[in-house]
Amino acid sequence: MGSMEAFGSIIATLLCFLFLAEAAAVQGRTHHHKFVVKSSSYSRLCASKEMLTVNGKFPGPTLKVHRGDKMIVKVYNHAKTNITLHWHGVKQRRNPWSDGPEYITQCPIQPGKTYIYKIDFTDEEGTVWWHAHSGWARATIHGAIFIYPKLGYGYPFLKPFSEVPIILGEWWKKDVMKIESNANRTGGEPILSDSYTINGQPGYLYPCSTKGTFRMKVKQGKTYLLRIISAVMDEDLFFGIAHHKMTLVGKDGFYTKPIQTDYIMITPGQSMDVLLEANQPPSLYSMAATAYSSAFGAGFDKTMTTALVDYIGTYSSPITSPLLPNLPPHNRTEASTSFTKQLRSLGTKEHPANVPLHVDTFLFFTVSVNLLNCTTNETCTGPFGKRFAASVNNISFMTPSLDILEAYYYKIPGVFEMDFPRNPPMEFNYTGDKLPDNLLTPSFGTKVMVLEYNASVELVLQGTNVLASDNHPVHLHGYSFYVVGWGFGNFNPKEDPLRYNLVDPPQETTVGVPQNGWVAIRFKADNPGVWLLHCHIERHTTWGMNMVFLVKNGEDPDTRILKPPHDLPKC
Ligand SMILES: *[C@@H]1O[C@H](CO)[C@@H](O)[C@H](O)[C@H]1NC(C)=O
Ligand SMILES: *[C@@H]1O[C@H](CO)[C@@H](O)[C@H](O)[C@H]1NC(C)=O
Ligand SMILES: *[C@@H]1O[C@H](CO)[C@@H](O)[C@H](O)[C@H]1NC(C)=O
Ligand SMILES: *[C@@H]1O[C@H](CO)[C@@H](O)[C@H](O)[C@H]1NC(C)=O
Ligand SMILES: *[C@@H]1O[C@H](CO)[C@@H](O)[C@H](O)[C@H]1NC(C)=O
Ligand SMILES: *[C@@H]1O[C@H](CO)[C@@H](O)[C@H](O)[C@H]1NC(C)=O
Ligand SMILES: *[C@@H]1O[C@H](CO)[C@@H](O)[C@H](O)[C@H]1NC(C)=O
Ligand SMILES: *[C@@H]1O[C@H](CO)[C@@H](O)[C@H](O)[C@H]1NC(C)=O
Ligand SMILES: [Cu+2]
Repeated sequence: MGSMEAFGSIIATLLCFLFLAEAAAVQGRTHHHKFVVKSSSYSRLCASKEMLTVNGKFPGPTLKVHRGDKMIVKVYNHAKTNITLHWHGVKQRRNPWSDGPEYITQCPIQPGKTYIYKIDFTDEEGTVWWHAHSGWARATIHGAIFIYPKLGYGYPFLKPFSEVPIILGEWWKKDVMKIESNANRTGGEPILSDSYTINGQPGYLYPCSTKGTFRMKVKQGKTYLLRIISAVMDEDLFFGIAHHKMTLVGKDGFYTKPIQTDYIMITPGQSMDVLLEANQPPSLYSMAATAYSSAFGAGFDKTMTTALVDYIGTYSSPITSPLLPNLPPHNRTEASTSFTKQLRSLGTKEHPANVPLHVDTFLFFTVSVNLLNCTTNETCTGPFGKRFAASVNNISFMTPSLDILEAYYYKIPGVFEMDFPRNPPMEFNYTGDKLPDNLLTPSFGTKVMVLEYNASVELVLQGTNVLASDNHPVHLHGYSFYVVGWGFGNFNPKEDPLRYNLVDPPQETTVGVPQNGWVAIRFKADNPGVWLLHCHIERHTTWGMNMVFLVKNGEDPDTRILKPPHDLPKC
């Protein structure tokens, strides 16, 4: 018997070697997809409405690739509105033409037109996602991207029994495409959502929603990989599963050191890979998510979305109300930071943390919510009868009518300016309690920050208490970065850097700037192009909390941006 087993294992080892040798020779595959953007009818919360979808699905199709693969997505716009798509968390090395943000890297795909996006999966591994990047369309146009390890390579954890996308979303009974213009008309808060969703379903705590509630069947004793994405528009969420601990193993398309936790805090734009061990007595358990909202006085959707973890087998008694997880109260900032402060890069030989140790470009940006005086003719419904705005370094971003990338590439003047400031224009007690009113009003502009190719950048994002402080999930296109430090209050350039983690800081693409605090990130500017940085809370980006990096070409041909594609949409 023993020798038979030994023989079997030698065969297995040999097969494994053969497989690895073959896999090493295999180049990444190219996947082709057709995305039709159109209006479809959906019914939730006892009412139906028309909304934009991709291929009639909500959430949209899940795309599955291996690291090193390429994807070609031909988008047909059969809707009545302009649209663009963004591949969130994918670097798109040298190819900003396929990045997606409207009027930043492309003109929108107009009704009846098509555009082919080319997506190149290079460094990312884990879960990322895709979404519309024009107006508020991403509320209904989004989906998951699973990036498996390269062929022949495994996960840095035991292979899960099965993998499940968990897409957190937000639902409005009204037409989301009208929210932005309505809010802009009054200058006040955009209307609050009517529910959050898990995989497109509000869950059994909402009216008319019990039947559709997402149900994840599990086998006792098995481990599942939840690929969690927050496609939510306006709120951070706490998420947990009753009676189950979760193990976080990845974030934003990069592995982390495993973190065992009862709940996660996930901001709009983030994705997290979480292992769930089905190790409880067979029953029905709820997974649930509800808001973490730190901004004083800001309205938010206080409801809770649920889905079910349903053990296969017979339960001892019928279950009428499944157990809910214990989630922190909505305003518990400590609960948010006690989760996020644990994040670390995996930092192994296969998945190293290549943190830039030497910085040659230091940037300090404030992120603020602002107010403007109402013009004499209007009645504004923002605080003090004013109009909301938002800014980075006191500049509220004005979207141009031709994309910045084309203007740069073809040297078209008058579209943008190159003088985005390295520091805030005025020093003040950023996180002070009672700030003077003259700090409320921002200036306006379409300014880019020019970076030399290969610059080693440290960017400190400083939250401010202008109007009200909030946790701002800041997303950078074209890059991932290391989160080397964070804290509450004002960044102290003398003392805080001494406490940086330069060994295994988490590698991310969307980082929460803590409420009334700061975060320091580092990246190497080795991806030439035009890349947007913005808050992923939709109302903040609508109000102008955006800026743009223009990273120059390097010397070598393979350090320059690619030529524009022939089918690039026209403005
Ligand atoms: C919002 O309103 C202002 C005028 O109050 C206008 O200049 C701007 O174009 C509007 N923006 C959008 C997105 O409708
Ligand atoms: C959170 O809300 C509770 C109840 O509304 C309130 O008592 C508490 O002071 C708030 N905590 C913070 C940190 O704002
Ligand atoms: C806004 O309105 C107030 C009150 O009318 C006025 O004192 C202030 O100067 C105005 N601010 C700007 C930037 O126009
Ligand atoms: C305000 O209303 C007057 C009269 O209706 C109009 O002439 C003027 O253009 C309006 N101003 C603005 C800023 O909308
Ligand atoms: C900034 O404001 C905070 C909160 O009001 C206060 O504790 C701190 O002393 C202020 N710092 C300075 C330098 O004024
Ligand atoms: C922002 O710019 C406006 C307009 O120039 C100015 O009035 C305001 O004081 C500035 N605020 C800050 C915080 O720099
Ligand atoms: C970019 O910087 C890295 C070191 O961080 C260096 O190895 C590389 O040669 C540089 N590339 C160019 C094109 O300057
Ligand atoms: C759609 O895009 C075109 C080209 O940029 C623009 O002229 C048009 O105003 C846009 N339509 C809407 C409704 O925003
Ligand atoms: Cu924000």
